[in-house]
Amino acid sequence: MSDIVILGSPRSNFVWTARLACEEKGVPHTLEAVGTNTRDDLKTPDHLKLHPFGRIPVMRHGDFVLYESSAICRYVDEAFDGPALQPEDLQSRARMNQWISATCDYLVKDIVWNYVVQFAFPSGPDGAPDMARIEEAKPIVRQDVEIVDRALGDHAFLAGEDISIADFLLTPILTYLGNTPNGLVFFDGLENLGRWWQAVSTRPSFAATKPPLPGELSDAA
Ligand SMILES: N[C@@H](CCC(=O)N[C@@H](CS)C(=O)NCC(=O)O)C(=O)O
Repeated sequence: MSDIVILGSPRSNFVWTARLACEEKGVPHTLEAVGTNTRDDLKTPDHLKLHPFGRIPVMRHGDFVLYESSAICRYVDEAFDGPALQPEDLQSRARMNQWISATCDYLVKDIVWNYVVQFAFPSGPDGAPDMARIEEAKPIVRQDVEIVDRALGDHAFLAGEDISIADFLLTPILTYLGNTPNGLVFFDGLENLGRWWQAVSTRPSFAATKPPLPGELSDAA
């Protein structure tokens, strides 16, 4: 069968997640740029045929088309030989699923939409970031990263000692957070998260998929 194709903008956190899964699995894949300029590109009849909700990423594998980053990651894991991206053990797998859900439902909203995007798409006066919204979001962002730090505890990764799909969802989000102005301050004193960050950001998959960062956050979400 043909190689995996991931459609989307390389700067989208969810597209980055899908690409991390392909890299970690060792699966040949290509990125087809969609939605790199404007969200309107995701609402065209052609794109809506692939993703009726008008989002990215979309995965194509031969004739098979799939959307939703976590479903794509699971498909990539289960369709190919290579290192497992999901734990075998029941409770570790449940923990991974918990973090996939918590990341998509809570962290993306609190960290990406309410904080990172406020810098990427400034909505304040004269095109400046809306500092009131940013200040309001800060304590929640810190609270979220503290929750992740506590959850990691002594474990290497979110679902235990092996990297999993949950880590692929978190990596782009925390990378973008760290790249906001003075963003590293959110991680002060969080040693578990620091260890996790060191582990994920030095893997070859990170270097192979990382989009350009500073000052180029405008397509982060
Ligand atoms: N639950 C989806 C979320 C996808 C999503 O929201 N992608 C963003 C880019 S990071 C998007 O397409 N935004 C375009 C829009 O909201 O119009 C997934 O996991 O794939």
